[in-house]
Amino acid sequence: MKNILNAPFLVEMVRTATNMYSHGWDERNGGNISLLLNEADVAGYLDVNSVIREIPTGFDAPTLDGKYFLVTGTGKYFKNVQYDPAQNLGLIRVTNGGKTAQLLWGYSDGGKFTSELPAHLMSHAARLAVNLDSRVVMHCHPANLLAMTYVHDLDTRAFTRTLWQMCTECIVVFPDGVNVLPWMLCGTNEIGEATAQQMHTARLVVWAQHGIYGAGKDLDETFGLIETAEKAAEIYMKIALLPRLNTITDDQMRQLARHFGVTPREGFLSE
Ligand code: 2HA
Ligand code: ZN
Repeated sequence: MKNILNAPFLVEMVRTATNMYSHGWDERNGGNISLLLNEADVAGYLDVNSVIREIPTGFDAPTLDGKYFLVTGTGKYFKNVQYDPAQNLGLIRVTNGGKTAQLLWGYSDGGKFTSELPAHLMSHAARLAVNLDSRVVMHCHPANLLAMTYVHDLDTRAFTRTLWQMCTECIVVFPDGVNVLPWMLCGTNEIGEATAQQMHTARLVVWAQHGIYGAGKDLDETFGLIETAEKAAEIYMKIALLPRLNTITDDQMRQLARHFGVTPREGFLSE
């Protein structure tokens, strides 16, 4: 058996959590990540028949039955992931229609997966229904996106259009836009279901006054999505109180979409 601490998926997860912490997106125990793995990725590092313990999830996710996920632990600090991956991360297999997580590695102090597992697994199911390459769900608390939810209209189209206008590349990076949920109680199945519902139409979902969810095919792409939206929100927070003399027009955004071969969300650019 190879050492799981050297597995590319684990190394990348540790680097990503560390990088997110360095960006200031994950204060204290804020944020969580889940990474979908193939059994073949895992098999060289673990005996997949050796279950350490079974943890109830409290919800159903039948389409994820038998799937493997590397997931950050509840109450754990992203700051510390690099120093003790086995305590701060866990590798689980979803069974029993989603109701049970079988722990195969990690949570070494008796811990368990993030309190946001419902939002993560339901979002994985939603994104996999749209794109079979989707493997990552990432949640964090970037300051400018959060700030923006206090001062900007929370309408999804209005919020997306503002972000698109803040940096030329935004419409290219997230042509599907950013869906916005109003404030809801976190850590519940309800916010999980609402987030997953929004994940059918966009890979970014803002939780007003809380943070953001991103989904993508790998850790880099998902990090980059959030990074781009956060950069746009930063520009917005710098200019929102100043008279706006210039902008990126809808016509310019159409040129960008044509040039880079992306399709902006239907109805989000004016005619
Ligand atoms: O504590 O970010 O939303 C982790 C969170 C909850
Ligand atoms: Zn959070």
